[in-house]
Amino acid sequence: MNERLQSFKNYIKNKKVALIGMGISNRAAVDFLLSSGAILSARDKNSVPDAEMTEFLTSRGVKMIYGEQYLSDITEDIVFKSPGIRYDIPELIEAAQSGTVITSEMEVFTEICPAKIFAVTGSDGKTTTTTLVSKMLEKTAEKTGAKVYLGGNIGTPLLPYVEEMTENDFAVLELSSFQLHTMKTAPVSAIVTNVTPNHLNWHTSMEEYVESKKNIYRDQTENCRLVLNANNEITVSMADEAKAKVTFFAFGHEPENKPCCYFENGTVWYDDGKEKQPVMKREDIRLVGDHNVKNYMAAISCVWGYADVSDMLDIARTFKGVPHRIEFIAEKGDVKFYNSSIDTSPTRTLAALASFKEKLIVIVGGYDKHIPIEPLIAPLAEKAKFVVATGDTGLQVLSALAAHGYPKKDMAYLGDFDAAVRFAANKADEGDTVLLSPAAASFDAFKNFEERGDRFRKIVEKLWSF
Ligand code: UMA
Repeated sequence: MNERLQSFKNYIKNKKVALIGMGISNRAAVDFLLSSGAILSARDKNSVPDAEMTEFLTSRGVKMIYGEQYLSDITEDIVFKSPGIRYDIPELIEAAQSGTVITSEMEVFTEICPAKIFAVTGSDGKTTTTTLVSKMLEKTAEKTGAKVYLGGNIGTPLLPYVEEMTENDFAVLELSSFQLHTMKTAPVSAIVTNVTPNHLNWHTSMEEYVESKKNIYRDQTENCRLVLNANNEITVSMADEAKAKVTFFAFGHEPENKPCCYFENGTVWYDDGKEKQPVMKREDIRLVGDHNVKNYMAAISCVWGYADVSDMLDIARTFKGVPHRIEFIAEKGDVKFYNSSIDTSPTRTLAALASFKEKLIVIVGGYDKHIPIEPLIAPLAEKAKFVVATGDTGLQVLSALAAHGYPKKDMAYLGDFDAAVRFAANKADEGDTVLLSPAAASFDAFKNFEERGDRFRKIVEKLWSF
């Protein structure tokens, strides 16, 4: 066991830990913390946990503090806060003043992780870039026996795996500005894909958002690498304060600073300062769109020297995109279909809606986890040209939309998922985009979100020009 992990375990033993916000991150921390001897309480603003969570927590003897009073009397020694909760809400400030340590699953993970950390942040392209980094490293690691762990904001907390990781392994992390907000980390190689205004309802200002992103490199040393986008003003300015060696990637021109990666005349080049070499051609990259060429350049720069160029090329020729996450499925009769079945909460659907410039035909609804849908309604009303609702939560969404003033003629409810997808396809005119983004879990009709996304794909593939 690595020293940092051992000393964390010694430290946490018999400590009282409050898990605030019982989402993916904190749920994943439960067994690790219990096996380290911590005494847990689970706190969440929801009035009651769902049956599955109740069973999970009660069977482990975890105290539950749910509902309006979930933030009262925080006397625990340590707080693990969910990424979506700010560290400076009054209750956490008060707890910190009385000596409670405020941390998070991701912060603890990066502190005790023995594997080499490769981390990606940015306003756009994080998930695809993180996936590319992990795929490229994986191909090469297969030859050495090293393991690659992919997680973070992408949806898989890695704390449960920390005990099996070794120094030869790689931990590839997608980090959001929420996770980075108070984080101290020094990834071996880090990327800031780009920074544009985002999450300004959560951050107090654009400046705070940018400062948060900077935590991905602030504690790096000169032995680390920082990959920055030469086409984005904010990321360009980050180079001045970076301690790590900077690699720029650029679309359409060759940056002066070396090393660099750039796309010119249909080819992605890498220049390490001594020689320039072609890495892949545009037509080698299976993903559509210039933004994906940028994602490739960021990933190539990040793993250069750690992954073989032949493996990078192999990934380019075979990788079809991240399944179920704003995944492009097909274009039928000039209508584009995207599967974002992974959007099991209103927050995720909000992020999916924000990824599109155009108005959308949106398919929403699924299993009712009793998450408030209100935050979704105004952005959905603005972004959707038609809403097709299905599943247990579908009717709630439609009545909230109607109360908001969204035209009734632009919405429909179909109880059956397959019928809902076909209806959405029929509603589409040439040039439209249909997005499956349920804002709800899938358990009302499917085993999991993957099964729901696969079903969507099958139905879309069977549609023919209309
Ligand atoms: N909760 C409270 N009080 C609050 C806010 C939330 O009690 O003030 C409770 C909710 O009732 C819920 C739980 O906390 O039960 C869920 O919290 P969460 O969604 O904040 O946290 P997780 O489920 O752990 O998910 C988080 C990330 N969510 C956010 O940052 C909002 C997930 O990113 C991430 O995949 C996961 O950790 C694993 O690391 C999602 C996201 O939307 C996809 N991220 C944003 C983005 O990508 O734009 C940043």
